[in-house]
Amino acid sequence: MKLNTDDLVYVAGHRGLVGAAILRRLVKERICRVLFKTSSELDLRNQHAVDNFFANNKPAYVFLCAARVGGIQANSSYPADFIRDNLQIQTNVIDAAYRNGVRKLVFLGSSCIYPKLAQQPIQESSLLTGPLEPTNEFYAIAKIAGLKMCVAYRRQYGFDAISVMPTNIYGPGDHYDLETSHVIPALLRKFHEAKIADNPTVTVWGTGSPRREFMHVDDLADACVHLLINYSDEQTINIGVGKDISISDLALLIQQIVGYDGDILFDTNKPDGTPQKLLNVSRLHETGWKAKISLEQGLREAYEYFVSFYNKESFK
Ligand code: GFB
Repeated sequence: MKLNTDDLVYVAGHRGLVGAAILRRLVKERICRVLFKTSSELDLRNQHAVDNFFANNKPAYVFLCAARVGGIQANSSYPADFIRDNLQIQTNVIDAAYRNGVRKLVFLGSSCIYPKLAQQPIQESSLLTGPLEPTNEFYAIAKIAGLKMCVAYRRQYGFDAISVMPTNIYGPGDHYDLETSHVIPALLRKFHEAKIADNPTVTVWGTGSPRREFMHVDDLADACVHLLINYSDEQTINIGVGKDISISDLALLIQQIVGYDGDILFDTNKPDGTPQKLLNVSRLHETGWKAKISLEQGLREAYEYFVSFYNKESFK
């Protein structure tokens, strides 16, 4: 398929990390018209409001990026919010999209919904082959339901809904709350604050040994637009860079980028989470797409963004 400049594309969750990057990408390239609403204008957990929104606006394409997301601690602390909000949002949007003639929908899953001990690098076919990582079980169950809903609507109604499985994402638009954020924004903030306050140590959660794969959100946005145009299959598709790094090496890299010369302490009372998350990206490469932003380059940009944001915002 091809996107036309008069096609209306709805980006659900345009204020989140991923939705904002997709919106930037679509606006910059001017390849279509875009539609977006803040959560106070449209509460996606409200079925009636979502039905009305689709009936009144009739978008042609949808990126479903809206979700309740958070790092390892937020997931463990708010399991009810994670399962309820995500089930409601995705059920309302996928169903309303189908019933209002949306031509194609892209649903965003996450690499953390694969089994905790999936064989690495993780293939798409390993979904539902083993127990989940307990720290994000409730988020994972909701997201798996969303993926399966796309398959079911494709099979029963012929609705062109695809699901994509991004690896851990970082970049401009991240959340920097130290309790609920993901590791990269947390470490950018911790090292920066330690540098300006001349603190002798920075604490990193866990043992430092877990391995994660990180992708810059602008690469993810580019992949999502590419897959909207070029991928149509009930099998989900991984989006990653094909390389991972240990949390201790990530901490050293961020320490160097920030220019902090104190020590790193590991707090082993905090959870490690899943030991490794690295996606097999052969299917993605077969579609003709590869990530372009290296981790070092992406972290430098993310740090620059963080500093300008930090200087403007009041942090608690
Ligand atoms: O980014 P993160 O919270 O997500 O943690 P997950 C990744 C690793 O970094 C874990 C360690 O081993 C953490 O213990 N880590 C070290 C830290 N220091 C910190 C810190 O200051 N803050 C945080 N947050 N971590 C999430 C899932 O798992 O992955 C979500 O819980 C989501 O559902 C996300 O899908 C992509 O990779 O462990």
